[in-house]
Amino acid sequence: MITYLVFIGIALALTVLFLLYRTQVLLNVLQGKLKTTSRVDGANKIHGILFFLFMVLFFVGMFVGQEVYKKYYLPEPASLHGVDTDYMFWFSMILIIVAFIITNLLLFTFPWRYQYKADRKAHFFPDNHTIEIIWTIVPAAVLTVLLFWGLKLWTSITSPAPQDAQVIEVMGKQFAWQVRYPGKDSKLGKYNFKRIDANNEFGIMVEDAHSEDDFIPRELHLLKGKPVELKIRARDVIHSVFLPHFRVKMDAVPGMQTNFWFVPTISTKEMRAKLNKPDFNYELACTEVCGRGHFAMRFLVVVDEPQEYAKWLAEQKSWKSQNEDYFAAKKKEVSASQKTASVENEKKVASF
Ligand SMILES: [Cu+2]
Repeated sequence: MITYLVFIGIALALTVLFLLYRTQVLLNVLQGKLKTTSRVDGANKIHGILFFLFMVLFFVGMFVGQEVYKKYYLPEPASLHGVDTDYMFWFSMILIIVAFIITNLLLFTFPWRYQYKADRKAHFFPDNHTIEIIWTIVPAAVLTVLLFWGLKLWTSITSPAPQDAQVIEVMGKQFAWQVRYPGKDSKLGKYNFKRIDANNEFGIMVEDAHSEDDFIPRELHLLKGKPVELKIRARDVIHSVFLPHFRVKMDAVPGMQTNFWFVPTISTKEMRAKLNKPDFNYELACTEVCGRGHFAMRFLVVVDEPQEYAKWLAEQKSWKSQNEDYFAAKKKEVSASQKTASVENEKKVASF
């Protein structure tokens, strides 16, 4: 309460001071002490100069900042389509920067260049159809080109994956990524969310023969030059698969599968050498603020040369082999429940 009263008191005091000042000015005018013939005072010139100075400082700051923070930019794209998306990104960026510089040059130099002068009269300029047509058609044409270019690019990126693509399932949950490889048969076993439990994070259906050789590694290994198709899903809330170095981003949505395929082109080793950072690693991050542990959703990604990849593949053990007891018990349970279901069905049929 006291704070409010203090605020009101200050506001009233300021109002009184302002009114006193106005009265004094008016008094001066009445007494002829203040020349009213001049429509502007020296502040006009100062403002003009300040506008200009601000522009110079701003542009210098912009380019210096860009040089200083360049080191935080993403390195060159490590995927085939990434080269095209980057090209389009930088093309649009340069267009935007040029337009930005031209408009701001005009905006900030005009108050300085055309500041008030007693002997200069403003030019009355109601409209000009030619100029309006130009500044409508040129941006519209540029935007149309960018739009169709982008659409064409997106269609090619999201086209169906090639037949020989390595299929990998990526599943997001609060708060970790898990990946599943299809094993030697190149086919992922079916899953059902009802089967999810402490042992079976993916809800793998044990009765599907394809699930027997599926393996669940702790790192995402990709083979350089081989197309990879990610089959993406989420267990709880929306997550988002983000592989910044490969320019890949796709939401992981509960109850629905999304896909993204790409071709990694630079192995982890090569990227380390290029960046001169021996501890560099590709990563899979989550770009959907999915809860308290969102920050922890980092998964290591390794792009291997063929020999390293073959070696890594050979080391992987199937999920089944690591959970033999669970697998066997679950399989029994499932076949028992299938039997009772079929008996009940027969009963139903018989009762008709
Ligand atoms: Cu997430």
